Amino acid sequence: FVTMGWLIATRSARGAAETDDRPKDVVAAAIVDGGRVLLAQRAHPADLAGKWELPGGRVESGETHAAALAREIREELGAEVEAGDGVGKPVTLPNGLVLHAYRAHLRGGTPVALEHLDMQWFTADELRRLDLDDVVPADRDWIPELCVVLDEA
Ligand code: 9L3
Ligand code: MG
Repeated sequence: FVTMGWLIATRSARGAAETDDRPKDVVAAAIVDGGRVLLAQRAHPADLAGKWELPGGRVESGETHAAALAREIREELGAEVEAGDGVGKPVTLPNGLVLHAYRAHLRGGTPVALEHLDMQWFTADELRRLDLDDVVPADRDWIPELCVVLDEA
């Protein structure tokens, strides 16, 4: 039984490492409404819990960024969005994931934090006053760009 456990553990560890051929892309949504952008507070992992992010998640195999954005926002916020222009530059994480932010236009429903600890609509001034320690590191560089988007809105 010990050998069997070892076999299973080894196989699943190897399986996870070698067969993860999913795209490395992550999409994040800048939903703007009434001069405010929606940020959501991550529930996990522990080092990111409580920090603000643009909601979104990993692109699945065969999925366009626009389709992934719509699916993630449906799952996380229960709302329908349509992807628009890119925001800022893509951000590469140490683990190889590449984050892409897009404008996301609300097409149906009202966003609700279904998977996040909280969500909040921020004006440009509120974004500028946000403590960067309270923002997911990968998302910090997008803040100035988001302020520009809001100032133009
Ligand atoms: N991530 C960072 N900033 C974001 C998003 C949506 C995601 N705005 C990072 C956190 C995880 C990875 O990308 O390392 C996958 O995101 P998720 O599927 O856990 O939301
Ligand atoms: Mg997510």
